[in-house]
Amino acid sequence: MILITGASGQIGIDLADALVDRLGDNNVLVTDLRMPEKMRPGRKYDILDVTFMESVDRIIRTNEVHTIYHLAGILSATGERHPDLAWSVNVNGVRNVMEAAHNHKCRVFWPSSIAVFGPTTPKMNTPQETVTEPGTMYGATKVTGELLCKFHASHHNLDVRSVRFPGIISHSAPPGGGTTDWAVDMFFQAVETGTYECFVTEETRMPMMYMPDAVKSILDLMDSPKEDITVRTSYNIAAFSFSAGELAAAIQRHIPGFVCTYKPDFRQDIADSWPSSIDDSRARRDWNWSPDFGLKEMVSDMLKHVRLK
Ligand code: NAD
Ligand code: VAH
Repeated sequence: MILITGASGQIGIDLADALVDRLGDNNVLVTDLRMPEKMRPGRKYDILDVTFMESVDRIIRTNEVHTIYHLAGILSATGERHPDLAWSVNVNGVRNVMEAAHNHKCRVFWPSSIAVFGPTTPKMNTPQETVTEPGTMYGATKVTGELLCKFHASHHNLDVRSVRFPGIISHSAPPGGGTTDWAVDMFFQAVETGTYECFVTEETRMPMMYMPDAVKSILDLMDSPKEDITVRTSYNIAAFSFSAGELAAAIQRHIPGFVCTYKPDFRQDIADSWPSSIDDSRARRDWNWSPDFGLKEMVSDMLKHVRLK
């Protein structure tokens, strides 16, 4: 059985569909603290709080889980407001999942983030191995998680694999309280109201990725032969970077009357501390990572789906 934690969130909703498409409903157990808004008939759901080791261990044991996609987490903006919660879920949750995976000989996928980088990291074409001194609690938990991955891989031969996601753009489920949420919100507001007040400046440029590519990266990484995986912290991956103003202009090409205004809040400092672009050559070399969607294709596809909603 495959176990997904945090599966009612932005990535989990789409990853669960992709795994069920591949393996069928009977082979995927979808868990979270809360049930998703739309439950699919035939799918296996359960409640799991990853901060409780006994619960994590029991669900793996009783369902004969062999692979875990550990997505439960607290994102950057929520983590700045609730640092204790971010530490509890992001660090204790990862530790519990890795220890249980070690005990039950499971493989693990766990997403890190470009939030491991900070103001002292090179901002352009950020290398795979570089300074990781984040300024946020979220970033601190992700650095800790990466080191836990490396520890378990080297000391316990645990097959845990990870990518440092940039901001993910999608339409199936809303983003969960991050600094990159503007890149999703802008689409929905443009279609619904024709206006959007963006919480970062027009010039703020961030690495982003469309959800189909994010899901593809997870599946490709987990499909790769073990001997090809040379990074046991977390792989840099990238698709495209754009500024808030460039995204607004790309949307205006489809919705000419769309008006975007800018009113930066506390998330601006977080955005400014993260890279503008990422060097993902190691992922390209080791497991042939390559995104399918560029900015133009992503914008057309997002607007098509958001309009249908
Ligand atoms: P999300 O906030 O949309 O979903 C996270 C889910 O975790 C939520 O459904 C929430 O209910 C659940 N959760 C919270 N506490 C829990 C607990 N104690 N036990 C079990 N479940 C719990 O987040 P997401 O965007 O789907 O992100 C999933 C993972 O990917 C996170 O680790 C996040 O840091 C990482 N990531 C996401 C992005 C992005 O842009 N979406 C980028 C980089 C990394
Ligand atoms: C956040 N979307 O903003 C997440 C992600 C790279 C950004 O980690 O917190």
